[in-house]
Amino acid sequence: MTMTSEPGTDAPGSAADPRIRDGRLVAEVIRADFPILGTTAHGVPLVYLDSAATSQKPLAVIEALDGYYRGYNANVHRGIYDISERATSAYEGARARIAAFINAPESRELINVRNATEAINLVAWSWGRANIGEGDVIVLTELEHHANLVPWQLLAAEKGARLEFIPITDEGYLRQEVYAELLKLKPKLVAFTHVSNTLGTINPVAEMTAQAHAAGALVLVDGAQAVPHLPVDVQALGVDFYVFSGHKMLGPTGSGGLWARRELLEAMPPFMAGGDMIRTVTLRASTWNELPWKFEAGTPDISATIGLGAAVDYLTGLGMARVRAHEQELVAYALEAIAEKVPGISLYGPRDAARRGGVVPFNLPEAHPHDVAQLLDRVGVCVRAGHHCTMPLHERLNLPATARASFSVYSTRQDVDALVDGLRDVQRIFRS
Ligand code: C6P
Repeated sequence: MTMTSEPGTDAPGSAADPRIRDGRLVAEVIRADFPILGTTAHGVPLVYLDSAATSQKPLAVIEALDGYYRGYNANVHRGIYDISERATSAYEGARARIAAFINAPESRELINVRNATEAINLVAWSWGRANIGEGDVIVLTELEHHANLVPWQLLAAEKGARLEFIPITDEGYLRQEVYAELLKLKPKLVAFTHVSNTLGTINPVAEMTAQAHAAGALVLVDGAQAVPHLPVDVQALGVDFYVFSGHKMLGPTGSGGLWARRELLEAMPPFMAGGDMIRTVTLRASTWNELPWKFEAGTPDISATIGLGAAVDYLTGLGMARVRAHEQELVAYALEAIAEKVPGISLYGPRDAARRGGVVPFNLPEAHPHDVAQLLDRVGVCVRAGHHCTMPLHERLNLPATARASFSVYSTRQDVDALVDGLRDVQRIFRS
């Protein structure tokens, strides 16, 4: 099936939408679609600044889950009765819209998985075990989330392969001159994050992919922090594998995607085995179902995928170019406001808001990030503190931990102001 919609373009008729004014998102209006944002924590209004960990969910997604369980809960691809056929059609319809959202050429190339972690493990186990051998080189980067490190460590240990790493500059950019040198080792695979969850760095995926291909390597991109925040077009990027998590892009937990080129998926052996992924089974041997079901063993997370379809519709309605513009503006505002009003604070990551996603990592000189996060929680402000599943990156930066604020479509300047006020309170407490 060929997809025709263009990712990142704005839904027709959206000009009349109150959530969009003068071509920009009106986060104050968008917030009304997210029931949790009207609640309180410790008796004060919730200020949710942890969207990189997981995003909040709009009513449209909550209602899609509710609609499935109330109206047509049944297994997919099995029943020949009405509600099962409706479940199958909603599940497969969601797949088609998720595939279109990243401009996949065909929806059968989109494997529904539980999250980005599962998608990377699928590639490492299936493609990796069939294609990586002793002495082969896999190039990763110092920016990676553990999900894009540990599966390759396991593979390398099993196969006797070698991992090499693109180092970063102090600001958090990949050192492209070292990458060029590493490509001379003729790696089999280059795997890197599109947007860093810790520093926010947006990597030049298309350029790095073209270089990898010229050197004979395949490319896997971890899009967990990109698909929720900017237009992603896997065809324009030219990558071979692209992974993402639904729960970070307004969708339910238990939803996510692996996109890969069809030839690769067809050549890869199954990852998990059981029902639905087979065509024929005898007592001693089996043959495999066609794509995408060859990689979807057992009953899938039907409601989560249907919910992710609703999330994709919601984001498409806003327009991903607008989502990106909104978050870029908010990051620029946050970097300036925090630096100006919170004396002594350390901010990390690229200084250029155009080259970073919606995350703002920081440390106060007087307090451990865990204490900062705990004190901010008392005034309703949710930020994450710790190593954010990037221990090697923190080691490279010589930091035991950081605190991190992160944004989504519903984040506002008022949220940033609440963070700034909260940080000033933390300083007062520690200095008194
Ligand atoms: N980062 C964060 O707070 P899962 O857990 O599979 O949905 O996502 C894993 C993952 C992979 N890659 C990147 C770049 C990520 O940011 C994440 C998840 C969260 O930063 C939770 S650790």
